[in-house]
Amino acid sequence: MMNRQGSISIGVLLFLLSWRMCASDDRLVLGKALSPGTTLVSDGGAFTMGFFSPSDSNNSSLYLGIWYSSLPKLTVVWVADQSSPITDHPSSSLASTLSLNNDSNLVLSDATGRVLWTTNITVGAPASPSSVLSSSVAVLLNTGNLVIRSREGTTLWQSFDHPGNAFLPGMKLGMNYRTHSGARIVSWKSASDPLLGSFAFGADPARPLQMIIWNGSRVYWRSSPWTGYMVDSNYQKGGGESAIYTAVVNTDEEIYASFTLSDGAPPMQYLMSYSGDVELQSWSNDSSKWVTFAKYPPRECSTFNYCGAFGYCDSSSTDAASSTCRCIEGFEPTSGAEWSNGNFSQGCRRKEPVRCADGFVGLPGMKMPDGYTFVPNRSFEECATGCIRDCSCVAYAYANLSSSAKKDSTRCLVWSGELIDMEKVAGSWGDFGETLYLRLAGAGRGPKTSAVKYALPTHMRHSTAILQGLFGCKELAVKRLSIGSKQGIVEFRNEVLLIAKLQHRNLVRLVGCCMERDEKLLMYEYLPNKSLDATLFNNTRKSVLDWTLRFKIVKGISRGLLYLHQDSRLTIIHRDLKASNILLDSEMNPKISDFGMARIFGDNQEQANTKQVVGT
Ligand SMILES: *[C@@H]1O[C@H](CO)[C@@H](O)[C@H](O)[C@H]1NC(C)=O
Ligand SMILES: *[C@@H]1O[C@H](CO)[C@@H](O)[C@H](O)[C@H]1NC(C)=O
Ligand SMILES: *[C@@H]1O[C@H](CO)[C@@H](O)[C@H](O)[C@H]1NC(C)=O
Ligand SMILES: *[C@@H]1O[C@H](CO)[C@@H](O)[C@H](O)[C@H]1NC(C)=O
Ligand SMILES: *[C@@H]1O[C@H](CO)[C@@H](O)[C@H](O)[C@H]1NC(C)=O
Ligand SMILES: *[C@@H]1O[C@H](CO)[C@@H](O)[C@H](O)[C@H]1NC(C)=O
Ligand SMILES: *[C@@H]1O[C@H](CO)[C@@H](O)[C@H](O)[C@H]1NC(C)=O
Ligand SMILES: *[C@@H]1O[C@H](CO)[C@@H](O)[C@H](O)[C@H]1NC(C)=O
Ligand SMILES: *[C@@H]1O[C@H](CO)[C@@H](O)[C@H](O)[C@H]1NC(C)=O
Ligand SMILES: *[C@@H]1O[C@H](CO)[C@@H](O)[C@H](O)[C@H]1NC(C)=O
Ligand SMILES: CC(=O)N[C@H]1CO[C@H](CO)[C@@H](O)[C@@H]1O
Repeated sequence: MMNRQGSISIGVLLFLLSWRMCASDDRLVLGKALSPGTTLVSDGGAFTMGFFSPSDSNNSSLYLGIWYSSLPKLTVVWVADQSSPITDHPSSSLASTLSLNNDSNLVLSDATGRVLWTTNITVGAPASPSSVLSSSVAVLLNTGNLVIRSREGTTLWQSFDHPGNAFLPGMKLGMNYRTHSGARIVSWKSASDPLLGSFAFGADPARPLQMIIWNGSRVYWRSSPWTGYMVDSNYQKGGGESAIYTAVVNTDEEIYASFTLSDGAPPMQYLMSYSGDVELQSWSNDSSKWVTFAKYPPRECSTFNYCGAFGYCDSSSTDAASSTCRCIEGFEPTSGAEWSNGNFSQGCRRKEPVRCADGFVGLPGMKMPDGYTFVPNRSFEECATGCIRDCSCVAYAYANLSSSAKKDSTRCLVWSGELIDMEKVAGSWGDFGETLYLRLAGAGRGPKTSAVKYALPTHMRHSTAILQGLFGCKELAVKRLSIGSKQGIVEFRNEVLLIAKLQHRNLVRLVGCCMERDEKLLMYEYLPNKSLDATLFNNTRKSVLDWTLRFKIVKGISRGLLYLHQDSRLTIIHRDLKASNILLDSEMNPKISDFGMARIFGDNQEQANTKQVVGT
């Protein structure tokens, strides 16, 4: 009895102690300072904040930064004093400190009291020592975000608005349409020198639909303007399957990109490297280092304006090494000799002069050139007509920003003058080639091909659609969920993201979804032979189901179930398996549908209780 009580009270004591440490260790309050040797650790343990010296330097500079707690290689994602590092003498008895002032600012000062960095926010002078402002708190969140909160919980400042060289899950990279400001990630000077480098990555203030890597004030690489997809996924194979989902959110207020990782994924980040590449990296447990699995610019001729005016980087071939500059249709190198020597700076010129009466050709699969004018509120026809009638208009392109939450979700782009920084892309993940309509001598009037890449039904405009790289017109089956469903948008979207990750030939493929106010729609691949019940329970049709076919269907359903129960990473029980939920493709292969609304189990969970009787 004594023993038992003794061990219980020790257990409680340990619990209280560790709870107290957690509760205080992730935050700074007025009167508590952080100095070299002490750290803040986020509640959850993912990130640590403290002072560090870059690894391979014999320099005594100290920096205040935030890094991944668990990685064996120190990986710093944010640095406070990037323009003026601490140079305390190591043997000095005084030390530099980070403290939260009574005006709610974080202040980093060195041993002599010199201020090296401050959050520099103005929230008004505190009226009295006991005022509201004096109880602000600076918390290191488990996402790596350092946040200053007022007592009411208002965010006064956060490091995610002032990023370092890493773009992390939960961060927003983009631009506010009103203020024309937005966060950028900025490179270090070298791998071990956290001082500000010359490269930065963020939304283009002049054309916020595109992202730019700057080298100083010069453009080094430019993305194609956003085409309206909401979520793009990137799969990292090897070491388990992990996925990164990059979303673009476009409202009347702002446009930004952000990303999330699949459950159980290792740390992943976009890094603005000191050499100028934006690298999508994933931590590899096996090799204990960061592995880069995508980078921008992807190839040499993708760098900004590499191929000159009217030239494009042809990377449509699968062999990356063979990508090179070419002239667009109807153009030839301005200087044939320089061009064949690999100097593309003079670009291309028209073979034949163009007249206003000439028509347009469609160039498919192109990264759109820079320097466009965005014409708001135009239909495709109005966009084309506007360009055709304006003799100075050289080209146009059109897209529906179908997942945009703006009132006007059209995207009419027109060009006059030279067309620069184009690329012809292969239809792989993350490359969003579009059709560019170019005014050309001898071309017929009016567009020959339609710009429709993926037409959503009219009522789905302004809606959020997940189009996982599926281009070309397709027949879809659309399922409408009951309006009364209590499931919130966030839960619905999470669920859809999970389901989208399941792939098996005996499961119906989810290709998209739509969320608009109370309306929730799911888009599945279209299966021509309908559901099993339409054949099985129809006296005139059931004769087509001979024994061989029935056996094939039963086997297929079983394989699909085995995948859901055991082989998929999600471990799902269907809870409503019936003939009407089995769909049949053109070869009568069965595909289980509706598994998304089923219950998802934990990895090691083998039993679960349910209070409700559901399904069949
Ligand atoms: C670091 O110190 C060593 C020996 O003191 C010296 O040889 C080396 O050049 C130094 N490296 C740098 C980057 O200053
Ligand atoms: C240490 O590095 C900083 C920043 O690179 C530089 O300004 C300073 O001169 C260096 N000090 C020494 C002793 O090398
Ligand atoms: C603080 O912000 C003000 C304006 O908001 C600016 O003038 C000042 O230079 C900033 N100070 C520092 C140290 O960044
Ligand atoms: C805030 O801090 C400053 C400097 O440390 C001090 O002079 C001032 O009295 C403080 N104000 C209040 C209201 O505590
Ligand atoms: C960045 O700009 C500097 C100075 O203009 C130049 O020397 C360097 O080569 C550029 N870097 C890249 C990767 O283009
Ligand atoms: C990687 O290793 C760490 C520490 O050994 C472990 O906690 C983590 O679960 C591993 N992650 C993956 C994805 O294997
Ligand atoms: C390429 O051609 C341009 C213009 O003819 C010239 O100024 C430039 O020096 C050339 N570049 C190289 C690397 O030869
Ligand atoms: C878009 O144009 C239509 C007419 O074509 C007009 O009725 C509508 O008000 C315009 N919308 C906006 C947001 O400008
Ligand atoms: C844009 O959406 C409209 C209907 O909202 C549709 O008629 C048109 O074909 C779409 N255009 C493109 C280029 O997708
Ligand atoms: C049974 O199938 C036939 C032929 O496909 C169809 O015309 C009929 O409407 C079906 N009957 C029922 C009750 O669905
Ligand atoms: C048994 C049956 O109805 N099979 C049909 C499945 O769909 C294909 C393509 O639509 C038809 O050709 C088959 O007759």
